[in-house]
Amino acid sequence: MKKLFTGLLITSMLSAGLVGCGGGQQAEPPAGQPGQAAPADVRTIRAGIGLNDQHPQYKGLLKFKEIVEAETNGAIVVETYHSGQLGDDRTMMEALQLGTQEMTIPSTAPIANFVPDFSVFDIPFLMPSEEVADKVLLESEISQQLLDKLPAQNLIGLAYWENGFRNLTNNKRAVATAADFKDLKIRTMENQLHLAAFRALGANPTPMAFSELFTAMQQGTVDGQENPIATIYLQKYFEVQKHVSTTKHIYSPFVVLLSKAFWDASTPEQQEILKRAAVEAGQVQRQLNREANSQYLEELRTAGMTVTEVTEEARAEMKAVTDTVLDQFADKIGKETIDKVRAAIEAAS
Ligand code: TK8
Repeated sequence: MKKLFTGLLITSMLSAGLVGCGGGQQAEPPAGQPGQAAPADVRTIRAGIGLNDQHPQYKGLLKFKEIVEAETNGAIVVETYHSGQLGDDRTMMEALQLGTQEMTIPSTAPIANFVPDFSVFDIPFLMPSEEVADKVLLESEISQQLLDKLPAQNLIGLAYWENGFRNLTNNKRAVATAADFKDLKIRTMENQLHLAAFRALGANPTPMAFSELFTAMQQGTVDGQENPIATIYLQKYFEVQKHVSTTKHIYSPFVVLLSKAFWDASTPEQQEILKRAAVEAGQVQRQLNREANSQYLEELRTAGMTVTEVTEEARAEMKAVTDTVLDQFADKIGKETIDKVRAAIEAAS
Protein backbone atom coordinates (compact mmCIF):
# COMPACT_ATOMS: atom_id res chain seq x y z
CA MET A 1 0.00 0.00 0.00
CA LYS A 2 2.78 2.36 0.97
CA LYS A 3 4.75 1.37 -2.12
CA LEU A 4 1.76 1.93 -4.33
CA PHE A 5 1.19 5.33 -2.76
CA THR A 6 4.81 6.36 -3.29
CA GLY A 7 4.66 5.16 -6.87
CA LEU A 8 1.51 7.12 -7.56
CA LEU A 9 2.99 10.13 -5.90
CA ILE A 10 6.15 10.05 -8.00
CA THR A 11 4.07 9.59 -11.13
CA SER A 12 1.91 12.57 -10.26
CA MET A 13 4.93 14.64 -9.32
CA LEU A 14 6.59 13.74 -12.60
CA SER A 15 3.53 14.78 -14.53
CA ALA A 16 3.47 18.03 -12.59
CA GLY A 17 7.12 18.54 -13.48
CA LEU A 18 8.18 18.52 -9.85
CA VAL A 19 11.00 15.96 -9.84
CA GLY A 20 14.12 15.33 -11.76
CA CYS A 21 15.54 18.82 -11.88
CA GLY A 22 18.40 17.98 -9.47
CA GLY A 23 19.80 21.26 -8.27
CA GLY A 24 19.14 20.48 -4.58
CA GLN A 25 15.87 22.41 -4.56
CA GLN A 26 13.22 20.48 -2.69
CA ALA A 27 9.95 20.05 -4.48
CA GLU A 28 7.12 21.65 -2.55
CA PRO A 29 3.77 19.90 -2.76
CA PRO A 30 1.32 22.15 -4.61
CA ALA A 31 -0.76 24.17 -2.18
CA GLY A 32 -4.33 23.19 -1.47
CA GLN A 33 -3.96 19.56 -2.48
CA PRO A 34 -4.18 17.25 0.53
CA GLY A 35 -2.03 14.15 0.63
CA GLN A 36 0.66 15.45 -1.70
CA ALA A 37 3.51 15.53 0.82
CA ALA A 38 5.94 12.67 0.33
CA PRO A 39 6.14 10.40 3.41
CA ALA A 40 9.78 11.39 3.91
CA ASP A 41 8.70 15.01 4.39
CA VAL A 42 6.15 14.23 7.07
CA ARG A 43 7.30 15.46 10.46
CA THR A 44 5.64 14.50 13.73
CA ILE A 45 4.85 16.65 16.74
CA ARG A 46 4.58 14.55 19.88
CA ALA A 47 2.43 16.74 22.12
CA GLY A 48 2.10 15.81 25.79
CA ILE A 49 0.00 17.29 28.56
CA GLY A 50 -0.43 16.47 32.25
CA LEU A 51 -4.23 16.57 32.40
CA ASN A 52 -6.53 13.80 31.21
CA ASP A 53 -8.44 13.47 27.94
CA GLN A 54 -11.66 14.88 29.46
CA HIS A 55 -10.04 18.22 30.21
CA PRO A 56 -10.55 21.26 27.93
CA GLN A 57 -6.77 21.38 27.57
CA TYR A 58 -6.89 18.09 25.68
CA LYS A 59 -9.86 19.22 23.59
CA GLY A 60 -7.89 22.33 22.68
CA LEU A 61 -4.96 20.14 21.72
CA LEU A 62 -7.20 18.07 19.43
CA LYS A 63 -8.34 21.31 17.77
CA PHE A 64 -4.70 22.31 17.28
CA LYS A 65 -4.01 18.92 15.69
CA GLU A 66 -7.00 19.26 13.35
CA ILE A 67 -5.93 22.71 12.12
CA VAL A 68 -2.24 21.88 11.73
CA GLU A 69 -2.78 18.60 9.89
CA ALA A 70 -5.38 20.11 7.54
CA GLU A 71 -3.47 23.28 6.76
CA THR A 72 -0.06 21.69 6.26
CA ASN A 73 -1.70 19.09 4.00
CA GLY A 74 -0.48 16.39 6.32
CA ALA A 75 3.16 17.49 6.20
CA ILE A 76 2.98 17.89 9.98
CA VAL A 77 1.28 15.19 12.03
CA VAL A 78 0.36 15.82 15.68
CA GLU A 79 0.36 12.86 18.06
CA THR A 80 -1.43 13.66 21.32
CA TYR A 81 -0.59 12.27 24.74
CA HIS A 82 -2.54 13.13 27.91
CA SER A 83 -2.37 12.25 31.63
CA GLY A 84 1.38 12.71 31.84
CA GLN A 85 2.03 9.80 29.45
CA LEU A 86 5.15 11.62 28.24
CA GLY A 87 6.10 13.09 31.63
CA ASP A 88 5.34 16.05 33.86
CA ASP A 89 5.46 19.74 33.05
CA ARG A 90 9.12 20.07 34.00
CA THR A 91 10.38 16.84 32.43
CA MET A 92 8.47 17.54 29.20
CA MET A 93 9.94 21.05 29.00
CA GLU A 94 13.39 19.55 29.41
CA ALA A 95 12.60 17.06 26.63
CA LEU A 96 11.62 19.97 24.39
CA GLN A 97 14.92 21.68 25.15
CA LEU A 98 16.78 18.51 24.18
CA GLY A 99 14.62 18.05 21.08
CA THR A 100 13.40 14.61 22.16
CA GLN A 101 9.77 15.84 22.33
CA GLU A 102 8.17 18.60 20.26
CA MET A 103 5.28 20.11 22.20
CA THR A 104 3.81 20.55 25.68
CA ILE A 105 1.39 22.96 27.36
CA PRO A 106 2.51 23.68 30.94
CA SER A 107 1.21 26.21 33.42
CA THR A 108 3.36 29.33 33.62
CA ALA A 109 4.41 28.45 37.20
CA PRO A 110 6.88 25.69 36.23
CA ILE A 111 8.03 27.72 33.19
CA ALA A 112 9.41 30.19 35.74
CA ASN A 113 12.14 27.65 36.50
CA PHE A 114 13.44 28.34 32.97
CA VAL A 115 12.46 32.01 32.53
CA PRO A 116 11.97 33.59 35.99
CA ASP A 117 9.91 36.48 34.59
CA PHE A 118 6.96 34.11 34.13
CA SER A 119 6.58 34.05 37.90
CA VAL A 120 4.91 37.41 37.61
CA PHE A 121 1.69 35.41 37.12
CA ASP A 122 2.35 33.61 40.41
CA ILE A 123 1.80 36.78 42.40
CA PRO A 124 -1.26 35.86 44.48
CA PHE A 125 -4.48 37.77 43.83
CA LEU A 126 -2.92 39.63 40.89
CA MET A 127 -5.50 39.01 38.18
CA PRO A 128 -8.97 40.40 39.00
CA SER A 129 -10.99 38.49 36.40
CA GLU A 130 -10.91 36.27 33.33
CA GLU A 131 -11.83 39.25 31.16
CA VAL A 132 -8.80 41.19 32.36
CA ALA A 133 -6.61 38.08 31.99
CA ASP A 134 -7.70 37.85 28.34
CA LYS A 135 -6.76 41.45 27.63
CA VAL A 136 -3.39 41.09 29.36
CA LEU A 137 -2.46 37.70 27.88
CA LEU A 138 -3.89 38.10 24.40
CA GLU A 139 -3.39 41.79 23.69
CA SER A 140 -0.65 43.32 25.82
CA GLU A 141 2.92 43.91 24.69
CA ILE A 142 4.39 42.42 27.86
CA SER A 143 2.71 39.03 27.34
CA GLN A 144 4.43 38.77 23.93
CA GLN A 145 7.71 40.04 25.42
CA LEU A 146 7.58 37.17 27.91
CA LEU A 147 7.12 34.64 25.10
CA ASP A 148 10.08 36.27 23.35
CA LYS A 149 12.32 35.22 26.25
CA LEU A 150 11.68 31.52 25.58
CA PRO A 151 13.89 30.90 22.49
CA ALA A 152 17.01 31.58 24.59
CA GLN A 153 15.92 28.45 26.51
CA ASN A 154 15.43 26.46 23.30
CA LEU A 155 11.66 26.82 23.64
CA ILE A 156 9.11 28.55 21.42
CA GLY A 157 5.97 30.01 23.02
CA LEU A 158 3.15 29.85 20.48
CA ALA A 159 0.19 31.12 22.51
CA TYR A 160 -1.38 31.55 25.93
CA TRP A 161 -4.18 29.19 26.87
CA GLU A 162 -6.06 29.05 30.17
CA ASN A 163 -5.66 26.80 33.19
CA GLY A 164 -7.64 29.31 35.25
CA PHE A 165 -8.27 30.54 38.77
CA ARG A 166 -6.88 28.12 41.32
CA ASN A 167 -8.94 26.97 44.29
CA LEU A 168 -7.95 25.10 47.42
CA THR A 169 -9.14 21.61 48.32
CA ASN A 170 -8.22 19.68 51.46
CA ASN A 171 -9.25 16.95 53.83
CA LYS A 172 -8.86 18.74 57.17
CA ARG A 173 -11.30 21.64 57.35
CA ALA A 174 -13.53 24.04 55.45
CA VAL A 175 -11.12 26.88 54.66
CA ALA A 176 -12.86 30.27 54.75
CA THR A 177 -10.19 32.65 56.09
CA ALA A 178 -6.41 33.17 56.04
CA ALA A 179 -6.15 31.62 59.50
CA ASP A 180 -7.70 28.37 58.24
CA PHE A 181 -4.58 27.55 56.19
CA LYS A 182 -2.68 26.82 59.40
CA ASP A 183 -0.57 23.65 59.23
CA LEU A 184 -2.31 22.27 56.12
CA LYS A 185 0.03 20.09 54.10
CA ILE A 186 -0.52 21.45 50.60
CA ARG A 187 0.94 20.16 47.36
CA THR A 188 2.09 23.05 45.16
CA MET A 189 3.53 23.19 41.68
CA GLU A 190 7.32 23.37 41.48
CA ASN A 191 7.50 27.12 41.99
CA GLN A 192 9.27 29.16 44.68
CA LEU A 193 6.71 31.93 44.90
CA HIS A 194 3.86 29.46 45.45
CA LEU A 195 5.84 27.81 48.25
CA ALA A 196 6.61 31.14 49.92
CA ALA A 197 2.99 32.33 49.68
CA PHE A 198 1.59 29.19 51.30
CA ARG A 199 4.26 29.29 54.01
CA ALA A 200 3.29 32.89 54.76
CA LEU A 201 -0.29 31.70 55.25
CA GLY A 202 0.93 29.23 57.86
CA ALA A 203 0.48 26.16 55.65
CA ASN A 204 3.08 23.45 55.12
CA PRO A 205 3.53 23.38 51.33
CA THR A 206 5.43 20.76 49.41
CA PRO A 207 6.23 20.85 45.66
CA MET A 208 5.27 17.74 43.74
CA ALA A 209 4.79 16.63 40.14
CA PHE A 210 1.16 16.71 39.07
CA SER A 211 1.05 12.98 38.22
CA GLU A 212 1.88 12.03 41.81
CA LEU A 213 -0.80 14.21 43.35
CA PHE A 214 -3.85 11.94 43.33
CA THR A 215 -2.04 9.13 45.13
CA ALA A 216 -0.46 11.57 47.57
CA MET A 217 -3.91 12.81 48.57
CA GLN A 218 -5.31 9.30 48.70
CA GLN A 219 -2.53 8.13 50.99
CA GLY A 220 -2.60 11.27 53.10
CA THR A 221 0.94 12.35 52.25
CA VAL A 222 -0.64 15.76 51.66
CA ASP A 223 -3.89 17.18 53.07
CA GLY A 224 -4.72 19.12 49.97
CA GLN A 225 -3.85 20.87 46.76
CA GLU A 226 -4.95 23.81 44.65
CA ASN A 227 -6.13 23.80 41.04
CA PRO A 228 -8.98 25.17 38.96
CA ILE A 229 -12.45 23.61 39.40
CA ALA A 230 -12.26 21.86 36.00
CA THR A 231 -9.18 19.93 37.15
CA ILE A 232 -10.61 19.16 40.59
CA TYR A 233 -13.68 17.65 38.97
CA LEU A 234 -12.26 16.00 35.86
CA GLN A 235 -9.29 14.45 37.70
CA LYS A 236 -11.82 13.15 40.26
CA TYR A 237 -10.18 14.77 43.27
CA PHE A 238 -13.61 14.71 44.94
CA GLU A 239 -12.97 11.01 45.52
CA VAL A 240 -10.06 11.82 47.84
CA GLN A 241 -10.85 15.37 49.09
CA LYS A 242 -13.61 16.61 51.40
CA HIS A 243 -13.47 20.40 51.19
CA VAL A 244 -13.22 22.90 48.36
CA SER A 245 -12.86 26.67 48.88
CA THR A 246 -13.22 29.26 46.12
CA THR A 247 -9.98 31.00 47.06
CA LYS A 248 -9.19 31.98 43.43
CA HIS A 249 -5.77 32.87 44.79
CA ILE A 250 -3.88 32.67 41.47
CA TYR A 251 -4.90 32.81 37.82
CA SER A 252 -2.78 30.22 35.98
CA PRO A 253 -2.18 30.69 32.28
CA PHE A 254 -1.00 27.81 30.12
CA VAL A 255 1.62 28.38 27.42
CA VAL A 256 1.69 26.28 24.25
CA LEU A 257 5.37 25.38 23.91
CA LEU A 258 7.18 23.94 20.93
CA SER A 259 10.78 22.74 20.80
CA LYS A 260 13.02 25.24 19.05
CA ALA A 261 14.50 22.41 16.98
CA PHE A 262 11.09 21.62 15.46
CA TRP A 263 10.33 25.30 14.90
CA ASP A 264 13.65 25.94 13.17
CA ALA A 265 13.12 22.95 10.87
CA SER A 266 9.71 24.30 9.79
CA THR A 267 9.16 26.50 6.74
CA PRO A 268 7.95 30.08 7.33
CA GLU A 269 4.51 28.97 6.08
CA GLN A 270 4.44 26.10 8.55
CA GLN A 271 5.56 28.41 11.36
CA GLU A 272 2.69 30.73 10.54
CA ILE A 273 0.23 27.80 10.58
CA LEU A 274 1.59 26.47 13.90
CA LYS A 275 1.29 29.88 15.52
CA ARG A 276 -2.19 30.57 14.16
CA ALA A 277 -3.42 27.06 15.05
CA ALA A 278 -2.26 27.55 18.64
CA VAL A 279 -4.07 30.89 18.86
CA GLU A 280 -7.28 29.58 17.25
CA ALA A 281 -7.33 26.36 19.27
CA GLY A 282 -6.79 28.55 22.33
CA GLN A 283 -10.09 30.32 21.69
CA VAL A 284 -11.88 26.97 21.74
CA GLN A 285 -9.91 25.81 24.78
CA ARG A 286 -10.68 28.98 26.73
CA GLN A 287 -14.38 28.78 25.98
CA LEU A 288 -14.64 25.11 27.04
CA ASN A 289 -12.52 25.80 30.10
CA ARG A 290 -14.83 28.54 31.33
CA GLU A 291 -17.89 26.39 30.84
CA ALA A 292 -16.17 23.62 32.82
CA ASN A 293 -14.95 25.90 35.61
CA SER A 294 -18.40 27.40 36.15
CA GLN A 295 -20.40 24.20 35.72
CA TYR A 296 -18.40 21.75 37.83
CA LEU A 297 -18.52 23.51 41.22
CA GLU A 298 -22.11 22.29 41.58
CA GLU A 299 -20.99 18.80 40.53
CA LEU A 300 -18.42 18.81 43.32
CA ARG A 301 -21.19 19.55 45.80
CA THR A 302 -23.26 16.73 44.34
CA ALA A 303 -20.24 14.44 44.65
CA GLY A 304 -20.24 15.14 48.38
CA MET A 305 -17.65 17.88 48.88
CA THR A 306 -18.36 20.82 51.17
CA VAL A 307 -18.11 24.01 49.11
CA THR A 308 -16.92 27.12 50.95
CA GLU A 309 -17.50 30.33 49.03
CA VAL A 310 -14.63 32.60 50.05
CA THR A 311 -15.72 36.22 50.59
CA GLU A 312 -13.95 39.24 49.10
CA GLU A 313 -13.05 40.33 52.65
CA ALA A 314 -11.38 36.99 53.35
CA ARG A 315 -9.58 37.16 50.02
CA ALA A 316 -8.28 40.64 50.86
CA GLU A 317 -7.02 39.30 54.16
CA MET A 318 -5.21 36.43 52.41
CA LYS A 319 -3.72 38.87 49.93
CA ALA A 320 -2.36 41.07 52.74
CA VAL A 321 -0.52 38.03 54.10
CA THR A 322 0.89 36.82 50.77
CA ASP A 323 1.91 40.35 49.74
CA THR A 324 4.57 40.21 52.47
CA VAL A 325 6.66 37.72 50.44
CA LEU A 326 6.66 39.68 47.18
CA ASP A 327 9.72 41.83 47.92
CA GLN A 328 12.01 38.81 47.98
CA PHE A 329 10.92 37.89 44.45
CA ALA A 330 10.97 41.31 42.78
CA ASP A 331 14.57 41.09 41.55
CA LYS A 332 14.23 37.53 40.37
CA ILE A 333 11.07 38.18 38.36
CA GLY A 334 12.35 41.57 37.25
CA LYS A 335 10.87 44.87 38.40
CA GLU A 336 10.24 45.95 34.83
CA THR A 337 8.22 42.81 34.08
CA ILE A 338 6.16 43.24 37.23
CA ASP A 339 5.51 46.92 36.50
CA LYS A 340 4.48 46.20 32.92
CA VAL A 341 2.10 43.40 33.88
CA ARG A 342 0.56 45.49 36.65
CA ALA A 343 0.16 48.39 34.21
CA ALA A 344 -1.49 46.09 31.63
CA ILE A 345 -3.89 44.84 34.30
CA GLU A 346 -4.64 48.39 35.38
CA ALA A 347 -5.31 49.45 31.79
CA ALA A 348 -7.62 46.46 31.23
CA SER A 349 -9.58 46.81 34.48
C1 TK8 B 1 -0.83 19.78 34.24
C2 TK8 B 1 -0.44 20.90 35.18
C3 TK8 B 1 -1.54 21.20 36.15
C4 TK8 B 1 -1.13 22.31 37.07
C5 TK8 B 1 -0.57 21.62 38.31
O1 TK8 B 1 0.26 19.39 33.52
O2 TK8 B 1 0.50 21.04 38.22
O3 TK8 B 1 -1.21 21.69 39.35
O4 TK8 B 1 -2.19 23.14 37.39
O5 TK8 B 1 -2.71 21.44 35.49
O6 TK8 B 1 -0.05 22.06 34.46
